[in-house]
Amino acid sequence: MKTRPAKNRQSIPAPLFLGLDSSTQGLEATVIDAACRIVAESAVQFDADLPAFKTQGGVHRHPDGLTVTSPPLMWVAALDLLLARMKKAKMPLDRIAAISGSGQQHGSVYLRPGTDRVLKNLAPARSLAQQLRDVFSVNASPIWMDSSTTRQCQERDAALGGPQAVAELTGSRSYERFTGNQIAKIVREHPEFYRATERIALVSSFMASLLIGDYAPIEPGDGAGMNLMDIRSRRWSKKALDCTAPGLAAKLGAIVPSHSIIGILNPYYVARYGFSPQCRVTAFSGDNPNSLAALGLAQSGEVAISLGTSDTVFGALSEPRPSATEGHIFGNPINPKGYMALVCYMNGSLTRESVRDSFAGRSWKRFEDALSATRPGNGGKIGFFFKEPEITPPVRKPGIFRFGADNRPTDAFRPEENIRAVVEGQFLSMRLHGRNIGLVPKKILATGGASVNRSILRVMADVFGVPVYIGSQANSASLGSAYRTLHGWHCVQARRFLPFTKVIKPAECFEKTFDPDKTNHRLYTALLVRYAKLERWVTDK
Ligand code: XUL
Repeated sequence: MKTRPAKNRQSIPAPLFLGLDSSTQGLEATVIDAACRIVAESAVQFDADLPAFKTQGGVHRHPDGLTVTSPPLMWVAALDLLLARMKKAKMPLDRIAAISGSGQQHGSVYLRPGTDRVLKNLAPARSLAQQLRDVFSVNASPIWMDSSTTRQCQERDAALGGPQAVAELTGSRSYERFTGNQIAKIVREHPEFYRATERIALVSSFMASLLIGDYAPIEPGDGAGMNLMDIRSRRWSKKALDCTAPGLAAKLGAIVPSHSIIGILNPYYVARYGFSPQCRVTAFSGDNPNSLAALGLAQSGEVAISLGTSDTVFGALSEPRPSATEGHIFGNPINPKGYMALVCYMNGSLTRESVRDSFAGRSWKRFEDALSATRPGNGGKIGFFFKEPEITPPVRKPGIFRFGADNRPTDAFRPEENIRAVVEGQFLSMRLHGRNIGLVPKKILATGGASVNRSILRVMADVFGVPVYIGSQANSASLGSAYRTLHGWHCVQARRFLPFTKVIKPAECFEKTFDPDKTNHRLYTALLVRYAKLERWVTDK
């Protein structure tokens, strides 16, 4: 950690800004200065650093194979551990002017009556975990990996007029992991737990509550991941609440704009870790909205493609175009009137890797050579590679489907044609399904592990017909939170809302890597029509 020496006694030390990310596997911190430079990072891994909670990958998988939960007390213990590490590393916590954060989306925390009083009266001599161990009315918090609420999804869909109606209202059709369906399950299976709950928080708003020493509000980026918020008015939808649980509005609290200052840091952290008593807290959001903030995607046409274990396509939208068949619309955390869309794929890097292993001798070099040795459009050959069950489009049974230029199923692809087919197929799918919810890029920022494979990015540029930029963004959700709290701080100084991109100038820039080839793009546009038809055939099977 670099600290700048004071020029003279009167000089005020430059303020710093802290972004936290309570993810599935750990809690991370990124500290930036007012010029958006990263000055410090720190992390806690749940499995390794808090073994008493006995998690694997931060979660408990239940024997039914569908239920996945995490102990909320572990998230509490992680906060003390992380801050203790930062203090020990002599990070100047007293210079942190504002904090925001991120939480894995959809996970929920159930708090007993009076938890707000416990939070207000935290004693600095005792740990958070010691003081909060009895506040949970549900000790196992459902998280985003849970898929045990199919029944509740069907019931709520029926009550609200079907999947497209739910998507129009809340931004997504009913998904098992979305919080409203999880709450409905608790009400059905454990009504006594629900009755013993005064406040239901998301992981993000729960972590914010720990900091402000009170119940924290939810904001529209993460609130949209609940199937409970009206995506256009950014308020709780009475209809959606009524078909979920009795008296739910009172347990959810308010929804506030993402840049809102929601409180001053609780004195616990001032006494225990040396934070400034003036340190402010900005509303926390979900990990995907914060990753969008890290890339500064505020306007329609600004799209990022993250090529990771699972691939995601996300970007800013000025008008929501919710779809029952693909993707999600969330509030845009850096544009209070805007939206963001997100399309998630299960078959990302692991699927590309399995094709590489089968047809390129486990070598990325040979994989790239094979792409260069084949022509764009693959001579009309199209492939669908579902190594895992897919969410976009929904495909329950894994499998590989290959088609010749005559649209007939075939197995006769040469090794290099399989390689071109998996890459072209994935980007054609992203173009198709992204467009269905309004994601039409003007430029693409490519992130994630596979973005280092240049020839994959060339195909991306040609399929979408737009330039592709690359940059590496480690810890993007905590960095996005740090940017958001710096933005909130600027708005407070100016006493009005300032556009995010006017005040946040990321220190690390993306580099333009490829311009599209117009001829190839025309070819892919024609291929997309056939791809969409064949995809319908594959998914109807
Ligand atoms: C998004 C989703 C995941 C989690 C991961 O809808 O379920 O990306 O947010 O933390």
